[in-house]
Amino acid sequence: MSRKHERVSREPVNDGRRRFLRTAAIAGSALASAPLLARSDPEAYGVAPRYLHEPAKGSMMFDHDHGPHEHDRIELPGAPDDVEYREFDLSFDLVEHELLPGVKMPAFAFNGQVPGPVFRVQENDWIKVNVTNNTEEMHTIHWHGVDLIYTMDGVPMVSHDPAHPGETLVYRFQARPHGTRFYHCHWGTPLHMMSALHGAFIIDSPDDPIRKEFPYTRDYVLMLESFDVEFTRRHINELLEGMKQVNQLMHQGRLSHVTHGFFKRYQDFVQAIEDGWRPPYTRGNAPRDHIVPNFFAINGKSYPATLGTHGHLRIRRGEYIRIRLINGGMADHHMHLHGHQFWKVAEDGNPLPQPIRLNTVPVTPGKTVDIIVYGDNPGFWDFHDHKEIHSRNNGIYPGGMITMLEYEDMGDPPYVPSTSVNQ
Ligand SMILES: [Cu+2]
Repeated sequence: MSRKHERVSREPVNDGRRRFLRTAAIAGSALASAPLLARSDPEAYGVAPRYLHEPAKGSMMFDHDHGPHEHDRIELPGAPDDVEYREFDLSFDLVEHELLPGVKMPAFAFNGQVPGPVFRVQENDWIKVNVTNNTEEMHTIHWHGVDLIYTMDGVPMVSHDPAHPGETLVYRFQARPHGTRFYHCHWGTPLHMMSALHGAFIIDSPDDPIRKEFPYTRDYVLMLESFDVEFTRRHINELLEGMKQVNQLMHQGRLSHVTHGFFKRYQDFVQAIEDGWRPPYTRGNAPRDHIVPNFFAINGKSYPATLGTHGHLRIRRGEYIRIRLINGGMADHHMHLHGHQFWKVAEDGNPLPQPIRLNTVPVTPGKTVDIIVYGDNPGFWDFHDHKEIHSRNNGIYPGGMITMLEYEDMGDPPYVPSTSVNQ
């Protein structure tokens, strides 16, 4: 299971100029060779989030024939080399994702999945994640709510340099503290924020007080997501166009650090301005992004595609279930369960000293909330965002962030729900 591994790289951080020249070269060649939205395979996304239970070398969608070369592998510094690591593979991919029948959106996605695969690890496990950038943009991973070494924290230019196209970043850290946490790209442009680069990072512990107080038998992970599909499509197309310009600049020998606004030191940036360079924010006329999410999803699917997948919650009489809600998007959600008073047992992954009984719980961006439901009212029950505008698909009710709690031991129910997409 675990593997011993090589020493931490002591090489200094690469010179920025060389790095983005290489980026441009890779971007240019990829543009020439590959249609970028070609990796669409609706079959690959339609079901439950896939767990990363085991060290996963070779088991993901990653294509090893076109994988990274050794020189593109960057071990982030600072991690110990005298511990056993559990090793996982991830990739940044550009895919076309089906939100529900009839609606596809382009998205950056981990391992081509929306959301990314679920990590399930034990508290204090040492984790090694090799993440390969198969896109033409730069990315990082931030391990949200995990207390790790700062060089693994995924804030570009603060923790470490981002993954350039074709590069593999190697993150190594200890999984702690236990609870419902998540991971996401920290390249904070609106396009990346509107994309689907997020996944659950669940850290278990035998000492979890929630497990002791509520002996639950099922454990659901629901990633709450919001997407402006038109914005994403337009910007990904612009991105592909922009790569042509970078390619041109490179051929004309006009690519430099100022064309990218990238400086190793703050003083270099100040010097460039004194030398007459005009930074992008002084040029004006940039279109102001107006992001209005028009599709809302649970685990990558909008209602009614939320049903029949991992977002469809099942329970029996006398059973406790745990539901881990993670807001990986930019909208506020107020999740309301009909017919039950549940317990809110954890916030931001941390167990509450005193569980609170609720039927509606806010989950704002970046938050995780754990709730426990007890099966005492057989039926089919709505579980949805009470912000009604999020219960629509492109403005049409019902849709978006709606799913169902269904009792499996109903016998012969007096009414069986049907599917509706236009009320
Ligand atoms: Cu990103």
